[in-house]
Amino acid sequence: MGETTAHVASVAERFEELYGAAPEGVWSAPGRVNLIGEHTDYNDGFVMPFALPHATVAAVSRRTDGVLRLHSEDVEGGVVELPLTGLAPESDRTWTAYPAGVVWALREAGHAVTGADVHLASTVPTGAGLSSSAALEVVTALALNDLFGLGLKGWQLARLCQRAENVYVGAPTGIMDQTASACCQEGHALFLDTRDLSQKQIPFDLAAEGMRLLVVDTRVKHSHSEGEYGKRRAGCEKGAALLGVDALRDIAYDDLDAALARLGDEEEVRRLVRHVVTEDQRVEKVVALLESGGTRSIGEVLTEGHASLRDDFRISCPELDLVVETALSSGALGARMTGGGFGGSAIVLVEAADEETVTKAVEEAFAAADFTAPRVFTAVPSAGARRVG
Ligand code: GAF
Repeated sequence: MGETTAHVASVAERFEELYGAAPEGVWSAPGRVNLIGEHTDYNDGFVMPFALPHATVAAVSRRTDGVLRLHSEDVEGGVVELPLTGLAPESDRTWTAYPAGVVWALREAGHAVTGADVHLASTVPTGAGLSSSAALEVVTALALNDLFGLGLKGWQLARLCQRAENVYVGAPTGIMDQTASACCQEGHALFLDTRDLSQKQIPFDLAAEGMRLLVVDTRVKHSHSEGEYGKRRAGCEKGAALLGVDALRDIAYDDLDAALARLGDEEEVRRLVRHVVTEDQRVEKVVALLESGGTRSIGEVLTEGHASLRDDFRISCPELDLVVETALSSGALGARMTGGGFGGSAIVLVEAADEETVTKAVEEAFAAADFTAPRVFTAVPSAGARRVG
């Protein structure tokens, strides 16, 4: 989980075994869960993620010979060696596309990155909707930013990492995950306006208020490079074009009914628009509740968000719906799917005293439905990307 001194030392030792000298440094970047604000980021809207203790740790040294060497503890195979001049968008369909894409994006933006040796080890579950890809990108970007003295801020690194993912990897994702990994702070959720990347850190300490946020990884793997995410994004862009706005963020909640009426027989676009506009409103509600001591009441808003993702955006799946239904019927304050959808994880807000009952109920419901056993853990808002060694 969070990187202990022993873990950092073992990643550095492994680097030395692989590359024959100690690394110049060790960096860490977390995965995230999104509390509320789903599929709003590519509509210039609001999101509210927080960082997990699960992180990707990278031991890195500079090279000056135009070569990038990559190794991951979590993937079978040896060191992968890539000449920087050969890095090209969509040329790589393996895990190395994420760190290599970051190097490509930095160089394309004019930064003098002359090569590196990188060894990675991650505790972020992959395909679980917890941003393992963003953690991999951001840890690489931060290490190179420090080593090459590029002086880029967290949000600038996030933008470059998003470019790596959109152009180099070829996944049409928004900016939330990279910004969460780069900019979140321990004990806080990040209220982010994805239009201008302005941020507000909102104190979020559920334990102090006698609550917990459970993450339930359904073990249904998802991938954003596959078509459905891109289709939703294209549908939202079509909606904005039909309504004559730059992005769906520009439709005010109070004008939603009028906007929907103007969409005529575009039923699918109408559903997408309704989700995005109401979801932006839900983020603002959650911020207001958290800032006014109404934390317990965010549960209802999370549950409304799930219904909107299930019925309007249509990106849930039977496993995610089962988590939400079971959690609510066994006493949870609220629950919803989190992340891109089509599998991955759900979050469940519970009173601390109900944590075990709800967890057990979800596990039993999965067993009864013959679904793979879920992985359940308590999410604690943790630190964003930083140097750890
Ligand atoms: C994925 C994407 F990477 C994010 O940009 C965001 O769109 C999210 O799905 C849905 O809110 O995690």
